[in-house]
Amino acid sequence: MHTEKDLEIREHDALIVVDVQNDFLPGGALAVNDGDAVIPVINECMRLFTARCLSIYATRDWHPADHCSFAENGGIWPKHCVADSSGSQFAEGLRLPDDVTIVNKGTVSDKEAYSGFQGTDLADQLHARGVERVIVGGLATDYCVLHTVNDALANGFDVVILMHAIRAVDLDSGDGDRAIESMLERGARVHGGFSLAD
Ligand code: VGL
Ligand code: ZN
Repeated sequence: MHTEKDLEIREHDALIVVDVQNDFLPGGALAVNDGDAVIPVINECMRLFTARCLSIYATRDWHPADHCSFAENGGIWPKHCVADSSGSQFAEGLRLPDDVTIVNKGTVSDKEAYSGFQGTDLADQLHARGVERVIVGGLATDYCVLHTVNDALANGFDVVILMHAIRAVDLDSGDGDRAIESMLERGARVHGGFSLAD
Protein backbone atom coordinates (compact mmCIF):
# COMPACT_ATOMS: atom_id res chain seq x y z
CA MET A 1 0.00 0.00 0.00
CA HIS A 2 1.16 3.55 -0.76
CA THR A 3 4.50 2.20 -1.81
CA GLU A 4 5.93 4.06 -4.75
CA LYS A 5 8.96 3.28 -6.82
CA ASP A 6 12.30 3.22 -5.10
CA LEU A 7 13.42 6.48 -3.57
CA GLU A 8 16.34 8.19 -5.24
CA ILE A 9 18.60 9.73 -2.66
CA ARG A 10 19.96 13.08 -3.80
CA GLU A 11 21.80 16.20 -2.73
CA HIS A 12 20.10 18.23 0.01
CA ASP A 13 18.65 15.08 1.55
CA ALA A 14 19.23 14.20 5.20
CA LEU A 15 18.30 11.02 7.03
CA ILE A 16 16.50 11.15 10.37
CA VAL A 17 16.65 7.91 12.34
CA VAL A 18 14.00 8.07 15.04
CA ASP A 19 14.50 6.42 18.44
CA VAL A 20 16.02 3.07 17.49
CA GLN A 21 16.78 2.41 21.16
CA ASN A 22 16.79 -0.76 23.23
CA ASP A 23 13.63 0.08 25.18
CA PHE A 24 11.61 0.16 21.94
CA LEU A 25 12.92 -3.18 20.73
CA PRO A 26 11.63 -6.65 21.65
CA GLY A 27 12.53 -7.24 25.31
CA GLY A 28 12.64 -3.52 26.06
CA ALA A 29 10.49 -1.55 28.51
CA LEU A 30 8.21 -0.19 25.78
CA ALA A 31 8.76 -2.83 23.15
CA VAL A 32 7.41 -2.16 19.69
CA ASN A 33 6.26 -5.32 17.98
CA ASP A 34 8.85 -6.34 15.38
CA GLY A 35 10.77 -3.13 16.14
CA ASP A 36 14.14 -4.71 15.39
CA ALA A 37 13.04 -5.28 11.78
CA VAL A 38 13.83 -1.63 11.04
CA ILE A 39 17.52 -2.01 11.83
CA PRO A 40 18.82 -3.66 8.63
CA VAL A 41 16.75 -1.33 6.47
CA ILE A 42 18.08 1.75 8.26
CA ASN A 43 21.64 0.37 8.16
CA GLU A 44 21.42 0.05 4.39
CA CYS A 45 20.02 3.55 4.09
CA MET A 46 22.79 4.95 6.32
CA ARG A 47 25.36 3.23 4.14
CA LEU A 48 23.99 4.99 1.06
CA PHE A 49 23.87 8.35 2.83
CA THR A 50 27.41 7.99 4.09
CA ALA A 51 28.64 7.03 0.62
CA ARG A 52 27.17 10.29 -0.63
CA CYS A 53 28.44 12.41 2.28
CA LEU A 54 24.87 13.26 3.27
CA SER A 55 23.95 14.09 6.85
CA ILE A 56 22.50 11.55 9.25
CA TYR A 57 20.64 12.52 12.41
CA ALA A 58 19.63 10.04 15.10
CA THR A 59 17.05 11.11 17.64
CA ARG A 60 16.77 9.45 20.99
CA ASP A 61 14.17 9.55 23.71
CA TRP A 62 16.25 10.78 26.65
CA HIS A 63 14.06 11.13 29.69
CA PRO A 64 14.87 12.17 33.25
CA ALA A 65 13.99 9.44 35.79
CA ASP A 66 10.95 11.43 36.94
CA HIS A 67 9.54 12.08 33.48
CA CYS A 68 5.83 12.95 33.28
CA SER A 69 5.13 10.34 30.58
CA PHE A 70 5.83 7.47 32.98
CA ALA A 71 2.84 5.72 34.60
CA GLU A 72 4.38 6.22 38.05
CA ASN A 73 4.19 9.96 37.41
CA GLY A 74 0.67 9.93 35.98
CA GLY A 75 1.63 9.36 32.34
CA ILE A 76 0.58 6.60 29.94
CA TRP A 77 3.88 4.78 29.38
CA PRO A 78 5.96 2.35 31.36
CA LYS A 79 9.24 3.87 32.50
CA HIS A 80 11.50 3.90 29.43
CA CYS A 81 14.59 5.52 27.92
CA VAL A 82 15.87 7.05 31.14
CA ALA A 83 18.95 9.00 30.05
CA ASP A 84 22.11 6.87 30.11
CA SER A 85 20.28 3.67 31.12
CA SER A 86 20.86 0.53 29.04
CA GLY A 87 17.33 0.86 27.66
CA SER A 88 18.16 4.31 26.33
CA GLN A 89 21.13 3.12 24.27
CA PHE A 90 20.89 2.81 20.52
CA ALA A 91 20.26 -0.73 19.30
CA GLU A 92 23.46 -2.68 19.22
CA GLY A 93 22.99 -3.64 15.58
CA LEU A 94 22.44 -0.05 14.46
CA ARG A 95 25.53 1.00 12.54
CA LEU A 96 25.58 4.74 13.13
CA PRO A 97 28.43 6.48 11.32
CA ASP A 98 31.02 8.33 13.42
CA ASP A 99 29.78 11.69 12.19
CA VAL A 100 26.12 11.09 13.07
CA THR A 101 24.39 13.98 14.84
CA ILE A 102 22.58 12.77 17.93
CA VAL A 103 19.45 14.66 18.98
CA ASN A 104 18.18 14.12 22.53
CA LYS A 105 14.52 14.85 23.21
CA GLY A 106 12.03 14.54 26.04
CA THR A 107 14.76 15.71 28.41
CA VAL A 108 12.54 17.97 30.53
CA SER A 109 10.63 16.29 33.39
CA ASP A 110 7.27 17.98 32.89
CA LYS A 111 7.15 18.00 29.08
CA GLU A 112 6.38 15.16 26.70
CA ALA A 113 8.26 15.51 23.41
CA TYR A 114 7.55 12.89 20.77
CA SER A 115 9.07 14.98 17.99
CA GLY A 116 12.77 15.27 17.30
CA PHE A 117 12.12 18.94 16.57
CA GLN A 118 10.47 19.73 19.90
CA GLY A 119 12.79 21.55 22.28
CA THR A 120 15.81 20.87 20.04
CA ASP A 121 17.74 22.78 17.38
CA LEU A 122 17.19 20.12 14.73
CA ALA A 123 15.33 22.48 12.35
CA ASP A 124 18.12 25.07 12.58
CA GLN A 125 20.79 22.44 11.99
CA LEU A 126 18.99 21.09 8.92
CA HIS A 127 18.44 24.55 7.48
CA ALA A 128 22.05 25.52 8.18
CA ARG A 129 23.25 22.52 6.19
CA GLY A 130 20.99 23.36 3.27
CA VAL A 131 18.79 20.32 3.74
CA GLU A 132 15.57 20.43 1.72
CA ARG A 133 14.21 16.94 2.19
CA VAL A 134 14.34 14.53 5.08
CA ILE A 135 14.08 10.77 4.82
CA VAL A 136 12.58 9.29 7.99
CA GLY A 137 12.60 5.84 9.54
CA GLY A 138 12.49 4.41 13.04
CA LEU A 139 10.19 3.94 16.00
CA ALA A 140 7.38 4.31 16.59
CA THR A 141 5.17 5.07 13.59
CA ASP A 142 2.24 6.31 15.68
CA TYR A 143 4.23 8.49 18.12
CA CYS A 144 7.72 9.74 17.52
CA VAL A 145 7.82 9.11 13.77
CA LEU A 146 4.40 10.76 13.34
CA HIS A 147 5.29 13.86 15.34
CA THR A 148 8.77 14.18 13.85
CA VAL A 149 7.34 13.97 10.33
CA ASN A 150 4.61 16.51 11.07
CA ASP A 151 7.13 18.97 12.51
CA ALA A 152 9.50 18.45 9.57
CA LEU A 153 6.65 19.36 7.21
CA ALA A 154 5.69 22.35 9.39
CA ASN A 155 9.31 23.53 9.19
CA GLY A 156 9.18 23.51 5.39
CA PHE A 157 11.01 20.27 4.63
CA ASP A 158 9.84 17.73 2.11
CA VAL A 159 9.44 14.39 3.84
CA VAL A 160 9.80 10.82 2.69
CA ILE A 161 8.88 7.99 5.05
CA LEU A 162 10.62 4.67 4.54
CA MET A 163 7.76 2.19 4.86
CA HIS A 164 10.01 -0.78 5.61
CA ALA A 165 11.89 1.13 8.28
CA ILE A 166 9.00 1.98 10.62
CA ARG A 167 6.90 -0.02 13.11
CA ALA A 168 3.96 1.04 15.28
CA VAL A 169 3.06 0.66 18.95
CA ASP A 170 -0.61 0.17 17.95
CA LEU A 171 -2.03 0.74 21.45
CA ASP A 172 -5.32 0.71 19.55
CA SER A 173 -5.15 -1.53 16.54
CA GLY A 174 -4.83 0.51 13.37
CA ASP A 175 -3.02 3.42 15.04
CA GLY A 176 0.03 2.91 12.83
CA ASP A 177 -2.02 2.83 9.63
CA ARG A 178 -3.94 5.92 10.70
CA ALA A 179 -0.68 7.71 11.46
CA ILE A 180 0.57 6.91 7.95
CA GLU A 181 -2.68 8.21 6.43
CA SER A 182 -2.42 11.45 8.37
CA MET A 183 1.24 11.99 7.42
CA LEU A 184 0.31 11.46 3.76
CA GLU A 185 -2.58 13.91 4.05
CA ARG A 186 -0.16 16.55 5.34
CA GLY A 187 2.09 16.04 2.34
CA ALA A 188 4.61 13.40 3.33
CA ARG A 189 5.48 10.80 0.73
CA VAL A 190 6.14 7.13 1.21
CA HIS A 191 8.69 4.85 -0.39
CA GLY A 192 9.34 1.18 -0.06
CA GLY A 193 12.99 1.01 -0.99
CA PHE A 194 15.76 3.33 -2.06
CA SER A 195 18.52 3.67 -4.58
CA LEU A 196 21.16 6.19 -5.46
CA ALA A 197 20.41 8.83 -8.06
CA ASP A 198 22.92 8.76 -10.91
C1 VGL B 1 7.88 6.96 21.91
C2 VGL B 1 6.19 6.51 23.38
C3 VGL B 1 6.86 7.19 24.39
C4 VGL B 1 8.44 6.82 20.53
C5 VGL B 1 8.57 7.64 22.89
O1 VGL B 1 9.68 6.86 20.35
O2 VGL B 1 7.63 6.62 19.59
N1 VGL B 1 6.70 6.42 22.16
N2 VGL B 1 8.05 7.73 24.13
ZN1 ZN C 1 9.26 8.53 25.70
